[in-house]
Amino acid sequence: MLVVGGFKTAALFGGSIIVIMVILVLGGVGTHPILSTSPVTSNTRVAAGGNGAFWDTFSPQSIKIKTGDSVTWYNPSVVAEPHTATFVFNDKTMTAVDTPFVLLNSTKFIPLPHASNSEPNVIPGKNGMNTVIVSNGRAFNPTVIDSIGGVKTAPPNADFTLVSSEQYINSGLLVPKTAEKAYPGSSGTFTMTFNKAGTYYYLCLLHPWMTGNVVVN
Ligand SMILES: [Cu+2]
Repeated sequence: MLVVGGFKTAALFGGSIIVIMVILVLGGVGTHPILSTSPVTSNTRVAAGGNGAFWDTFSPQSIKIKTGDSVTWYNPSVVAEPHTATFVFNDKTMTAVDTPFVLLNSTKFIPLPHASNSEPNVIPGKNGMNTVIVSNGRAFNPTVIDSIGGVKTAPPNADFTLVSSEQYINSGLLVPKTAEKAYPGSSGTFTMTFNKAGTYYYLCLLHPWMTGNVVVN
């Protein structure tokens, strides 16, 4: 079941961003933060990325909730680095940000804006077909693959309830509100409701070393 939730503004994080920036300036930028591995139980919001040394971390990295609770991911980054919160329950559904597709070699690509310094990454092929590397909608958009391989996508700011035996659940690109125009189709938040006890691991598809987990009991 996919339900599109209301967008929750990222503006309320402005205050904490300033506090974090002050801490980073005082503490020195560049050292990687040491994250607690004990689950945090005091909130149900997870920052996907942050500022300075926290740019590629989920915080809290581990969160403990009760069955039926929801967790919301958001991106408080001032540098507008996008992230995803992606649950790969079946290894075969692991995917990449950019992926190859084949298409007729007569296909023309027109950049937007027309004069921009960009062109598609096209690799000439045989039999009238070329290969083109494009950004992957299964990584960029809220997407669910159910137990029998059915694929559902949702509009930005998706609100998803974990039913059971899903193979893949992805938030799509999470960006701060200030960066939504730069990333068309991106989300400010992603919310997931957990109705079954267990430990659920997830990662960011753009920075696969960026991981977190939700402990539901
Ligand atoms: Cu990331």
